[in-house]
Amino acid sequence: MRGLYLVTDRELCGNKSLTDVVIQAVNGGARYVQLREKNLSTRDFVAEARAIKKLLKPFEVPLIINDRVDVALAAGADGVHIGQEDMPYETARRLMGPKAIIGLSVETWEDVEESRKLDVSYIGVSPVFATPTKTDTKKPWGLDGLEKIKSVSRHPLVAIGGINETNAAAVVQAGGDCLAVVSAICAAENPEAAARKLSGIIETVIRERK
Ligand code: TZP
Ligand code: MG
Repeated sequence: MRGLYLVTDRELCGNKSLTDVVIQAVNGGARYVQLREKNLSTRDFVAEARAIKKLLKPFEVPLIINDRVDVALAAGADGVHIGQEDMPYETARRLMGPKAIIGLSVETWEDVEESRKLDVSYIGVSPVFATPTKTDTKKPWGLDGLEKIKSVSRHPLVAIGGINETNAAAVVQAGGDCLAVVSAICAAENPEAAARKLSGIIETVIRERK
C-alpha cells in the first residue's frame, strides 16, 4: 500500500457533501477511502457505505470502514480499520476473509511489537502529530517515532494525524508509505486540488526514498 488515503469526516466537509468530497479526493489521486462515522445509526452507516462503494467501483479505489466489521460486511466493503479497543485482529480476519484489507492502529510501542506477529495489511501510526480532529489520542509519535517504527516493522505504514502539505514530504521521508488525512481534504476549499498536491508530494518523495 502506498499513496494518499482519505479518512472522511462529514462535519469537516461543511457545506460540501461527503460524496462530493470523496469523488474530488479520488479525482485528485486518493488511492484509499476510509469511511469514519462516529454518530450515524448502523442503518444509515450501511446505506452510506453501500453508496460510496458503488461510487468508488469504477475508480478501483478500495473502501475501508472505520471500527465496524459488521458494517464492512453488510456493505461489501474492501476492508476495515480497527483500533486497539475494537474487535481483535484475528476475529476481524476470520470474519472478513483472507483478501480483506485490515488496518490496525498502533498507539504505543507495545502495540507496535504486537503488530509484528499479525498479518495485518498495514499499521496506522496514530497520531504522528497532535490534531484538533481527534483529541482522545495518546502521545504523538512525531517523525522520530515514525522512523523507529519503520525500522522494525514488516508492514506498510499509514501515517495519520496533523498531516498536511507543509509536512507531508517529511512524513514520507520518515517512513510513511501512505498518508491518511482528514481535515487537509475534507475541510479544504478545493478538496480535489488538495488531494492532487498531497498525492504529488507522496509520489515524488517515495521515488526519492528508494
Ligand atoms: N486517528 C488518529 S489522528 C486522526 C485519526 C482519525 C485524525 C486525523 O485528522 P487530521 O485532520 O488529518 O489531523
Ligand atoms: Mg477506531
